[in-house]
Amino acid sequence: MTKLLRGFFFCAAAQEPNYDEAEVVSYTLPDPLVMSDGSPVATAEDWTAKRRPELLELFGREMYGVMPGVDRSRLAFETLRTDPVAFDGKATFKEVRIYFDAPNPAPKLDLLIAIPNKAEKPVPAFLLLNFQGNHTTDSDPWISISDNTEGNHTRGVNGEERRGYKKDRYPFEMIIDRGYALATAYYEDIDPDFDDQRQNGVHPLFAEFEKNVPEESRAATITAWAWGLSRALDCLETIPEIDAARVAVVGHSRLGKTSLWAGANDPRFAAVISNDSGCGGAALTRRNFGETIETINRTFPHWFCPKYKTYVGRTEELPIDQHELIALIAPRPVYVASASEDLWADPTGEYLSAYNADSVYRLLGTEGIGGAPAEPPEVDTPVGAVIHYHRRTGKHNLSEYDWAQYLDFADEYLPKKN
Ligand code: GTR
Repeated sequence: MTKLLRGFFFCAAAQEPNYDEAEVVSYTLPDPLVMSDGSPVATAEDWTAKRRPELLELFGREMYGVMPGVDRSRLAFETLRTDPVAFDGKATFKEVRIYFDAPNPAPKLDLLIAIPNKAEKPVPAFLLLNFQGNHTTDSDPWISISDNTEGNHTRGVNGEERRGYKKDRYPFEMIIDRGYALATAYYEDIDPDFDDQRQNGVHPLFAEFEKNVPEESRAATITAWAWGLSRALDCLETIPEIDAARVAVVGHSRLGKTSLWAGANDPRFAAVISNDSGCGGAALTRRNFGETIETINRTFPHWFCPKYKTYVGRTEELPIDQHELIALIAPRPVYVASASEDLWADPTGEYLSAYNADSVYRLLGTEGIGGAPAEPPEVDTPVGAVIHYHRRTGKHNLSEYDWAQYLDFADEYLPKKN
């Protein structure tokens, strides 16, 4: 970040979060079906050839940092271990290591994959990053303990004592029983979650691609995580039991922001699920409800590129808003979910994003949000079609209720097997 930008950003006055709907100032959303030069996007062809690339570029340049390419000659995958009788014989566990800079041993990502044994192969899959290491996602003693000691979430607390500690968020058996694989990896293996001025994780690998990208628009950490998700998909493409054309990328909270950005950039993701992703994810930035562009950039400056910080205090000048991030996933299925007590993430703003992406989905010939109204639905009442939404009762979390909806959604909207 340049000194000038830093100064501007840190001088911005800190404000109390607004949780009052009556205090949301009126705003005008940019129209996803109008080009930056004011010309209309009238056809699916206009969208695909002109507006989609324009919006993708804007989100990269102004917010997350431009998505780097990949040097495939430096990627390598190694199956480390296999357990054919996981979950009492219901599934096969694989641990596969992704080397991002082969033959160098680091950086790397260890993917834990559970594949249902009985289901007809290849199977569709959910891919999601986890917050504390693969061994925290289930109590099975077979799972290797993440050896990452650099991460924000794992420093000093990453041993046996954390095995299975977050298993409620990763209901392997529920997913396997429905015939899906679940692949997960520790997000800080891709890029540790703290501000180190882009020195650690995969950032050094981007140097060549970023030679012509201005510093203020270079890949921030959410982009690094999303880039890592695409490499995980590269890896899944090499596993014969997995149908890589039917992979739904899922993420909770900061990783929900990441799943949306990954899905926007990588059309190979067949569906995208964003759970309680909030500000910088599904929630509309212009509502300034709960977490805002100002607070998020103060607490997590590394998540977004320096250019984004220049919009603190002038959100109305942003050339984009988050409904257009969802539109970038069109026509593929997208699920946005909120929790009723998670006001920090602005459930109404999350719904309105999903709702306002509808015009693009319909232009591309889908049912979009299926005629659901502009008013957010009641709690625990999923609405929509290829764009789906629910607001679960309860707190900020990825719960069994959420997964039950995602499984039904995947059954209905993931492409059918060839
Ligand atoms: C919060 C942050 C949110 C969300 C959340 C999480 O502290 O303000 O934007 O990302 O963390 O990832 O758990």
